[in-house]
Amino acid sequence: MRKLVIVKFGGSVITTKTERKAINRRNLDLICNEIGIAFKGSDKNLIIVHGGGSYGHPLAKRFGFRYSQISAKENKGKTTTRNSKDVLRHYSKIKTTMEELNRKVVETLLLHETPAISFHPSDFSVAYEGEICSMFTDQIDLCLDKREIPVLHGDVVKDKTVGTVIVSGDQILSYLAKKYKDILTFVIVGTDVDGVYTKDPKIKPDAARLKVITPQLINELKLKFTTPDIDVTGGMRKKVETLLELAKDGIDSIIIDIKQRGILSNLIKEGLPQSFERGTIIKK
Ligand code: IP8
Repeated sequence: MRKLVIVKFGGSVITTKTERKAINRRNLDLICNEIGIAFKGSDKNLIIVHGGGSYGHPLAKRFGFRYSQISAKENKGKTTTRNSKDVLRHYSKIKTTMEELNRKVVETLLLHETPAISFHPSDFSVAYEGEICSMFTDQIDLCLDKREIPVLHGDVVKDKTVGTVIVSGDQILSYLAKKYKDILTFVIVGTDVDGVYTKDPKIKPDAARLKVITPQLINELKLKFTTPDIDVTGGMRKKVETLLELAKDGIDSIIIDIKQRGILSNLIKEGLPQSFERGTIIKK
């Protein structure tokens, strides 16, 4: 089977977080163009995962889905304190809104001549205590056989313990990375900052970029990651934790500023270098 690269980009890059349901057209076009260039210039398979940005997060927050992974454990056994009609309405509203965003991503990828296909995780995934416990991936397998590009996203998912939860794009990425470990070369995580910094680089000029993070290094450093208030699934800290878990499993990843032209396409085509002058590599 062809080698696979999984690319995840944050909703904060492809949407404008300050406005409800607003696409950042420049960034979405740039990313899809990069993917188009890489797809034509290599023979690798791709899976794309994107986040919720101003489509998913404001709704999830308004409907009380904030930090659902954590509260899933606390609320185990209780179905929900909310009225079940409201729960269903909120679930459906978030689901259809995320489908709208996903459609825009897929349409833009198609414009850049890539064989992109939409996959909504809520339709074929089940969670347990806020984590995905099963995902029906046979259709994704068939896509990869034909070198088509499945495009998934953070979503609402039915949970066996608490009814419904939000699963982030990073959780989906993590599930798929483990599932396709045998053919996976590495994972690219696109954000709006150039990797992981010791402090928030947007407000602290003395913030230093970490070129490589390993599980040992993270234990030695007391890093301060900031989480934007609107992000219900937990910001950079959670991202690094997820990627460190993958690293322990032998899966390398890189966090990059995906808005920078040329970086994404080169990484997909050339593979992950030993050291890289941009971003942060996470490995064992
Ligand atoms: O932006 C969350 O995905 P994320 C998706 O990857 C929803 O955390 C529905 C808020």
